[in-house]
Amino acid sequence: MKEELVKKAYDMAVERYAAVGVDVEKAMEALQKISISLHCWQADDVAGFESTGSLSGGIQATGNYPGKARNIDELRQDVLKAASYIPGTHRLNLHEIYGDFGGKFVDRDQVGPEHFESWMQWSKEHNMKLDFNSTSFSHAKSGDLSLSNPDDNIRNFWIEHTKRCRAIAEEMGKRQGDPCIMNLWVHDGSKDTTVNRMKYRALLKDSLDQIFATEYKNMKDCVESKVFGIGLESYTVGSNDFYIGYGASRNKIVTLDMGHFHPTESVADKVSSLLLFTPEIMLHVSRPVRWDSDHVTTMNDDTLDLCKEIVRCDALDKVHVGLDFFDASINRIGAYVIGSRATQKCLIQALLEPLTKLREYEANGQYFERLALLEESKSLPWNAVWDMFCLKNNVPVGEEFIAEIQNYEKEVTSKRD
Ligand code: RNT
Ligand code: ZN
Repeated sequence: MKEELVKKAYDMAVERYAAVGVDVEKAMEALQKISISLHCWQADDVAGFESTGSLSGGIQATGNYPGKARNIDELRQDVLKAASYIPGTHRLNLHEIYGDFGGKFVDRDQVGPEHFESWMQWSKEHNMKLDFNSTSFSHAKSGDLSLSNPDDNIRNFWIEHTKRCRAIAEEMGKRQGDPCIMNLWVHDGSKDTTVNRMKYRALLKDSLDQIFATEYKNMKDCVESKVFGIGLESYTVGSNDFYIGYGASRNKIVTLDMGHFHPTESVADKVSSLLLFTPEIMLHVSRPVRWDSDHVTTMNDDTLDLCKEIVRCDALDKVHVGLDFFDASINRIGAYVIGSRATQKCLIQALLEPLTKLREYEANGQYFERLALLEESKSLPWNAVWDMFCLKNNVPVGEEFIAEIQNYEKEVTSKRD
């Protein structure tokens, strides 16, 4: 019955969209090709498997919902469970602290591809390609400054760590026959007024140049800025200006995290500017609430605008869509599913936009018509297309996944503590 309903609504949607010149089939094909990079750190509140120390580095996961993944097997199980409710083929984004360290303490300047061997095998087995991140936070040497630290011992430690992470990403990319996207975010900053803004930035620039001296073929580098971190409110070494300059001059990908800009700044508006000067874009799709709070992504205007802008720039093949949120106050598997599906709902709406007609109006100076169609297209039956996409991909349609996640909680995650 449900299937019939979905099909009926879909057929009607095809007609409505055809009337405004949109090919629904084509939009679904395009969505099918977009892999979302699921961030491993939603499963355990950014804890990782290196040590039992607490989260540091200006970021914070709030909440204590029971049942988080306590080890590598539970994390893998949870990620696969979440992925089973997300239509399409997706990737997994690992942080270095999620290595398979076999119960031993492996310091960050000692890490190598061997610590990710089991991940690479798992990835192949489950057809989930890997992306990667170096980890500057939650370590005895994290302090306020890592790659920009004037103490050479500390700075070199983090340079070595990041070089090793690039080698790991290269190995992952080689093994999966598809570039591994490696993101570099360091928390470096200052709680109070610093009189050395230039000094730390010059050190960061030099560290990055050393780190990127080796050219690789199977991995791509991204650099991620932010405005401020908790306890590091007055100064961020890796600011937006810093990384745009770095990315543009060194041909590196800049990561846009939706929580890393001033609250009324439009992340969507950055796509076209960046792509004229940097090769690609990495996204951290997130939802800041009053600050970089990393709430679960929802289908809000910010995410919709961002997805529309990517499609309008014809940049789907230049944008890597990754998620970055960590809500510890709700079911964590549910968080993945909500955030991923919300991102896909935004993408399908973007792909269904009657762009040819809209651009025709704009070219003719018909601005009433442009605004009218923009408004009307918001209520075109995109949801019927989304339901069909879920049906075709054999994942629950609509809210059906709620009961399934409740069941997994009852059978599995609630028994963990
Ligand atoms: C922090 C950055 C960064 C982290 C992850 C865990 O503000 O957004 O991307 O969230 O690396
Ligand atoms: Zn981020």
